[in-house]
Order: sequence, then structure tokens, then C-alpha cells
Amino acid sequence: MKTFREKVNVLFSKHEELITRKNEEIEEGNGIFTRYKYPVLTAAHAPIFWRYDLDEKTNPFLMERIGVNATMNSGAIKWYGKYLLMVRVEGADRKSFFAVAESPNGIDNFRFWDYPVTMPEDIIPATNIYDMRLTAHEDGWVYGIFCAERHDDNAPLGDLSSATATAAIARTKDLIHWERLPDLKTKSQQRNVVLHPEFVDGKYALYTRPQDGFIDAGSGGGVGWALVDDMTHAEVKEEKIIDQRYYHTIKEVKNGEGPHPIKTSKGWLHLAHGVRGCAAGLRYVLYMYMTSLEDPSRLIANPAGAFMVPVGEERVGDVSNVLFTNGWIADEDGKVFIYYASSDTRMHVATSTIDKLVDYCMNTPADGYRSSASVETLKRLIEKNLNIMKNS
Ligand code: M1P
Repeated sequence: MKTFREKVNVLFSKHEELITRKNEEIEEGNGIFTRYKYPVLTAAHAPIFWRYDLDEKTNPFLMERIGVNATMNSGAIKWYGKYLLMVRVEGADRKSFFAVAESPNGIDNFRFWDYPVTMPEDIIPATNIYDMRLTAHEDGWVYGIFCAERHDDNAPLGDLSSATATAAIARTKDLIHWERLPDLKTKSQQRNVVLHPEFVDGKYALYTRPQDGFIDAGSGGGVGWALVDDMTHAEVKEEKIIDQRYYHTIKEVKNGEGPHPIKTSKGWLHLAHGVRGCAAGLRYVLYMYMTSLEDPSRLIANPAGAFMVPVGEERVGDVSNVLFTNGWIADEDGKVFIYYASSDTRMHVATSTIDKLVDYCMNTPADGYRSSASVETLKRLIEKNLNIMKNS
């Protein structure tokens, strides 16, 4: 029979084996991005010393005391040469919190920092916080914008499910000490709010997602855009929709900006999620678009359909049929690390390059919004290719 100390050692060595496992590219792809064999983070990546009381006197059976349910929707930033994820860790108690996981190469060996983030509260404390977008703004601060969820106290008595979503704002210089700023003031509820990294007309620019209810986008028409004078008292006075929802598309029910866009010589590259309804419930996929360098709110490329959809084990989890992204990192050599969560359960990485993603956005045909338009688009490519094939 193993001693307590031996059992602890087994826990640590198995955990270490998981964390240090080398990730592998999955060869067959679509030429746009490369997926990897293993998720970069799962609940099992949470440190042993977060989950177990390692004192034999108080935990003689060496049982898990604090369960971790999921590691999902993570912001991302390159920080002193390391690839950092601001992970949404969901505990067994259903509360989410933020914790930083760091990797030397962006594709494996992600290890959590010892402590989760201590996020100060706004005046009205939130019940749950999640889905942080990180922006290293040209004003010198790193901002984290995330969803603060509170019970909707206007709900009828006994309704314990109705909630409100508000964009919460905090900033830091070291990713450890956070200054909480007042929540974003807007007319509607908001989730998926993202700070653009540069000033626009001398103002802070926000991508928003106005929504009528906690779940329903309702009259909120899509990804919005708002200019804000001061992030320490941020208020959306005017909001325009820059990336609309459309009937019978992958973003019919709702959509939301992912991480902040990447600046390229051809325009701002955007990654987002789109949601549609089907018999199995809501289906979340990722899509891309581009906006102009002169006016980041003006759409210049709008490829049809999904950029990435859940496949294999990604399709199953706490909320199945979901891909969600709120983090990516562009290296100086043009390599892009796309961090995405599957089914509200685990984190993955896919890699591509800025050149490929721009090419994808610029040269994937736009949606014609009708089957007949899709057929005409397809016929044009077939005709071109048949000519090439005939002449080769
Ligand atoms: O469960 C899927 C996603 O649902 C919500 O997405 P949206 O903001 O578009 O409504 C969020 O709760 C998100 O965290 C979650 O992954």
C-alpha cells in the first residue's frame, strides 16, 4: 500500500507528464490553418495544489477538495517572449475566475501561474466573471474587458435564472495587479466587448455586442462600434453596427467580436464567433472579416460562412457544438496562434500566418444570401478550374 507521500508524488508526476506533453500538428488541413492533436489546456491542467489539500492530517484520503470543471474562453497576449492565456477557469461550483497560463512556444507546455487573478469588484459585485479580452493599448496600459454577470433583480420572485450581462473593465501593467474601472455604461446589456488597440480620432474605440437579454441578442443587430472619451468612466453614447447578423447565415442568431483585431498592411484582421439555431440547439462557429486601416469600422472583406467549426471531440462538452475565441497572438514573423475553446470545456490552438489569413479574407467569396447565388459562385470556380485542367 502506498503512503500518503507516495500518492502525492504520483499525482504530481502524472500532472507533470500532462503539462509537458509535446503537441503535434494535424497534417491534413484546408491550407488556411493547422490544428493540433491535443488541447492546450483542460481542467486536468489546473495545478494539483489548487485542487488537493496536501496535508495528511486534514486530508487523510487525499481527496480533491476544490474541483475544476473547465478551462475555456481565454484572452491571449505575448508577454516578455512568453505566450500567455488569460484563462476562464470554471470551478465545480460553476463560478468562473481568471488565471494566467504560460507557455514557452504557444502550442504546448502551458502551466498556470501559482495564484489565480484577484480581480477587484466594481461598486455592485458581480456573481460571475468571464471571457476576458486583453488589449495592450497604445496608452501604455493593458486592458482586460470581460463579462460581469449578476442576477436580474427585476425577475419575478422565484426566477433564479434571469441574469444581466455587463462589460466590466480593468487595467494592469503587470497582469498581476489589476485596477478595476467602472463597468461600461450602455443602454443595453453587453457581452463580447473588445478594446481596439489604437486611438481612433483621439478616442478609445470599442467593439460592442448590444443585446436585449442575457442570452438573446434580440434587436442588437451584430458587432457594434463605439468611440469613448475616457476608459476610467467609459460610456457608449453612440453605437453603430459594423458587422451585421443575417438571416440564414452562420451568424443569424448572434455574433460577437473575438480578440481585438490584428493590424496588417491590407487592413485590420478580425476573428469573431457566429451563432445559429438548429434542432440540436445553438451552434457556435468562428468566422473572419477585415476592416479598413483608415477607418477600422468600415468592412472591406467579408468571406462567407465559417472559418472554423467544431470537429471530433471539440463537438462535445458542457455546452456542445460550440467553438468560441477571445484570444490570438501574432508573432513578428507573421505566424498567428489562434486560441479557441471547444464546447465550453477546453482550450485548443490552431496556427496560421497573417498572409494566409488576409488571403482567406480577401479571396473567399462573399455570401450571396441565396442558394442560387452560391451555385453561381461555385460555377465560376468550376469553369476556371476546368479550363486550367484542360490546358495542363
Ligand atoms: O455557451 C456558449 C457561449 O455562450 C455565450 O456566448 P454569447 O456571448 O455569444 O452569447 C457566452 O456565455 C460564452 O461564454 C459561451 O462560451
